[in-house]
Amino acid sequence: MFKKILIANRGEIALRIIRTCREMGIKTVAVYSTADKDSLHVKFADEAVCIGGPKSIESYLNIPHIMAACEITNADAVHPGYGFLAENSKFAQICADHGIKFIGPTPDMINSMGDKITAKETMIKAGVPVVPGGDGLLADVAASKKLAKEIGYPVIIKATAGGGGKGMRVVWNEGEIEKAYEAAKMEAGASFKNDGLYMEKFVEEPRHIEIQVAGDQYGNVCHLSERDCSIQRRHQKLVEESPSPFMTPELRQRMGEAAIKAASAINYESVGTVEFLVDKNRNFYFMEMNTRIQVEHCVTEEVVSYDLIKEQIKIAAGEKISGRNYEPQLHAIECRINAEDPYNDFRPSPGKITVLHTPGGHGVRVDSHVYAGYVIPPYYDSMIGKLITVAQTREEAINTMYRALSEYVIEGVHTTIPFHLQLMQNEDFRKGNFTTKFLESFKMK
Ligand code: MV4
Repeated sequence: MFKKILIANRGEIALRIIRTCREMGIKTVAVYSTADKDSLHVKFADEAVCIGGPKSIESYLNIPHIMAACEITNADAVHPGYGFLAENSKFAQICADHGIKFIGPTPDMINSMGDKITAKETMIKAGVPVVPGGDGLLADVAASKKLAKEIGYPVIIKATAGGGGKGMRVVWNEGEIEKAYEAAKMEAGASFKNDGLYMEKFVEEPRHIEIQVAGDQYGNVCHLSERDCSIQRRHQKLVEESPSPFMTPELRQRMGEAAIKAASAINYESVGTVEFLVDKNRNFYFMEMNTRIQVEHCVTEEVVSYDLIKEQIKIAAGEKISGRNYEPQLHAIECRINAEDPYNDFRPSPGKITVLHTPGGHGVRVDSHVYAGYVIPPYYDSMIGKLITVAQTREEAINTMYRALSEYVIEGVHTTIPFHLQLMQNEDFRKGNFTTKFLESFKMK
């Protein structure tokens, strides 16, 4: 087992990783930017190293500084968390080259899922359902028009280097193709330095349902059931839950098998997530695979009683997984608490938290790095915590969530708490009646 893990991240996930390391008897090293010197991850780690200025590029994305921090603290592994360098294959390779274990998949595995056309080809070969579409890159506008006619409108143009919605355009008829193609190409080039595009049938009003998987170094792969992440706004998830209210035992069986096929196709090692679009007829299609621990991993932990960070560390250290699959035994919901103003188009609201009271009680988990007096820096994402509730049924989990949200007091900044309070009372949400389009028509009272 590792003796000392350096956590190349900040915020709640850095704290989450430190907590598990403590329980496993592993020493921790925090790295931090000058803007984060008063952060809890710095206080709770065994050692801390400042790696640069406030901007991510100067610190949390600064590979030479992070490698220097590994060297001076003698860390034998790096946990990248999510975001920042978590899916950077060059960083994973540099760690390997320096004899430091990157707690995640190999650079090859990251690359094979990072390019979406390559990932889709791999899935087709593995027998995982994908959205019907063209094979390979779109050559030009004319070729795009021809392909769209074959597929049938509406179609969607996506960036092969994309993910998370950037460089993506829905096209409803031939008249819109040229503009959509040019816009997607520009956006992809600017965002990813790769303007390659591909096309597929547009699945209308889908649900976003993802399957958590784990694979070890010996070829064993299992799944840990699904999370429903359909409650999103501009590709930012706000609420996740497990099980999905749309799930059936038969669909879970089929999606679980498909996710295992997907991970096995690249000999996946570590924990990861296979994202699917699910249409109203319960047809499901591979969308992307995330080769990292995700923000919403907690809902899975609560319903299958499994510490995903602990397993991720054990897998990286060469331990075997049990190989069995995990079914949800309870219902868990997570609300992302962001420093944003839901009455003002979710505008970021950095600043000082003057008053803080955190909810507790039966079935309540709070993963957060903030405290009274903490100043939320403007440089990073606006998530200041995750409120997770767990109960026997979905209705009870929602009721506990409403109760916990009502107890949560955060003053000094705007937060998404009022949004979540209204959502928990929404009739369609309570019925499990929602798709990825749900928040487009949701209005704050
Ligand atoms: C789609 C789609 C419909 N049809 N692909 C959004 C982010 C990127 N990962 C892929 N996305 C989508 N791909 C086809 N063929 C709809 C979306 C989509 C979406 C997916 C999941 C959750 C929220 C979404 C919001 C808008 C669009």
